[in-house]
Amino acid sequence: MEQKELQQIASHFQIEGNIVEVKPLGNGLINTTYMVVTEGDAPNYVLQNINVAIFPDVELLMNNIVAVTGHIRAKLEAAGTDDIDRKVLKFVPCQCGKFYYEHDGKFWRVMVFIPDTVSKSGVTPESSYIVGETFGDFQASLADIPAQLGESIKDFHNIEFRLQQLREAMEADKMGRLAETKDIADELMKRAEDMTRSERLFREGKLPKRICHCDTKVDNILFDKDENVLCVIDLDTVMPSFVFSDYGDFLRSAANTQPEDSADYDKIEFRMDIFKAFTEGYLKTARAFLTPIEIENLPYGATLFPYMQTVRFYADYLNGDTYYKIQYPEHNLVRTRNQLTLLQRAEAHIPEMEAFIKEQLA
Ligand code: GN1
Ligand code: MG
Repeated sequence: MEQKELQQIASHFQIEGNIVEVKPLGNGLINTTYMVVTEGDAPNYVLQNINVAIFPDVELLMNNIVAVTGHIRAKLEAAGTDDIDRKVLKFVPCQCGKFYYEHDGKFWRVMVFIPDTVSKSGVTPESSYIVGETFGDFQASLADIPAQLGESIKDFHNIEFRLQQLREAMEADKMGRLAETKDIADELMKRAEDMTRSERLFREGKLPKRICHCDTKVDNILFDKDENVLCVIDLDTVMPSFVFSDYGDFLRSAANTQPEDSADYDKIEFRMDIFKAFTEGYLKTARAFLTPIEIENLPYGATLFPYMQTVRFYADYLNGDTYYKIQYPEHNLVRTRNQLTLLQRAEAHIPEMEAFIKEQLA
């Protein structure tokens, strides 16, 4: 986009200082992000074009994010924390008062840029402990949020809904891919009853939904130069869900010894060193608010996400690869078999997971 147009969009927000330039920032896969550089002492800003193909309800999305950041900020203020503007994101309203601005069918938002930060990537037991501790703390600070949040992606982590999508894909069998992959369908269907237990417990009033991040990974934490945690970022998927959304989805990606699209199924293991480090960090900050049913089902959560991802990849494979981008025709089938293997490896560790959690709480 043209510099002039970007600057015009940025100037519709209530920012301090004169804009010097707007330049590309980071390499996010979903939204397009820019840095708004201002003159002199005024802060710089982050300008983002929101991907409405994935987040169609911008009003709901921004209501969620503003409620969450506002709640965390109020808590930090009440606790007399210093340097609050580095410890929670600050969104800036546009001149019209809303926290987004629509221009030519595109939706934009602005937040204050936090300088001198670093991000980490890569999985180690040390970083997994920090992720557990940080996201447990994130859930804990939102456990008493009074605002009603909506689902920025409807039924995102609803396993009954994901299974329904799979059943429809199997019924249609559009590409004729079901017969030769029937073993996968069987493995998934025989677990369906057990794997949907979270939704049943919820309907029975036994399992709460809480505000979860739903994209739990170390890349979504900002650190200062000394590697202290500053804040959680990338709040688009923050929504009501089961705590397993943060707990299980982190383990799904971090505890796999192979990338999620590796066809070296024999090399797939579920890393218990990562499980233990992450769980220890998570329980440190989350145990105070977790209910006994949530705790008891954490190992279930660790298997639910490989299961759900298998269901999603397989449904997409049967549908002819319309959701996940593929690099070769069998890509989604490979991802499916990878996640199914991870599920089986994780299942084999359930007794050890249970014993570890018990030990932690003793
Ligand atoms: C998608 O685009 P990415 O990699 O952040 C998906 C996640 C899946 C993940 C599997 C909005 O996330 O739910 O777990 O792929 N996000 C959406 O790789 O569907
Ligand atoms: Mg991702």
